[in-house]
Amino acid sequence: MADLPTQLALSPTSSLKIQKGDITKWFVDGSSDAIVNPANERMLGGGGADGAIHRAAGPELVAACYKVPEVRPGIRCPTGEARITQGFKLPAAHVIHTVGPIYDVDSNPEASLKSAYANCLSLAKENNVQYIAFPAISCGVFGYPYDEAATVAISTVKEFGKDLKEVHFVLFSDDIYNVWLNKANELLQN
Ligand code: AR6
Repeated sequence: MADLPTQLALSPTSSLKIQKGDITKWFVDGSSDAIVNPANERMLGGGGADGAIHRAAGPELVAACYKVPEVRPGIRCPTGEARITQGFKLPAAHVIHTVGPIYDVDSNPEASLKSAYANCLSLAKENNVQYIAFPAISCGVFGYPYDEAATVAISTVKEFGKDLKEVHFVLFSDDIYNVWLNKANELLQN
């Protein structure tokens, strides 16, 4: 049985929910919901959450990703940007693919991570998505320190998430979950 999410207000009509779990299982209504995929610039699958999302969505997801136009050879989604596809076999209706920074390589990882979160929220709004679930973008293979990533994630959602009904974080491990919870309590108290 999954833990109940912790809920904090972003505005009178919008809330932030933080929970432990597997993002591939997450959904609210299967029509106005989206999960965020922490992808790479090729946008054709990979390891970590990206691999799990592609396995759960089935092969139609990679086929839909191939149809996203390349902006440069081999690059469908530059770092900090976002692209949307259907969710196919996933319980959520949409997948918003974004690319966080590789912490040790990016010249301004904080700006790139902020841009990734902000562009996902803006693409969600454009597509009438009311419920969105984020993993801890860049906190796996891409090596972003958890505490710094949580500051960027929560503050960007606080700034740009108010037009959605619910913004969720679905976090895979106890340590990241605890960092996120502490940071949300710190940044969202009044
Ligand atoms: N549900 C929720 N969170 C998950 C899941 C899941 N099913 N699986 C892993 N995580 P990562 P990145 C957590 O490495 O750092 C891929 O190869 C994981 O524990 O998935 O942005 C892509 O193709 C970690 O906390 O993403 C890219 O090449 C968080 O999700 C590269 O990895 C993000 O870890 C992207 O690296």
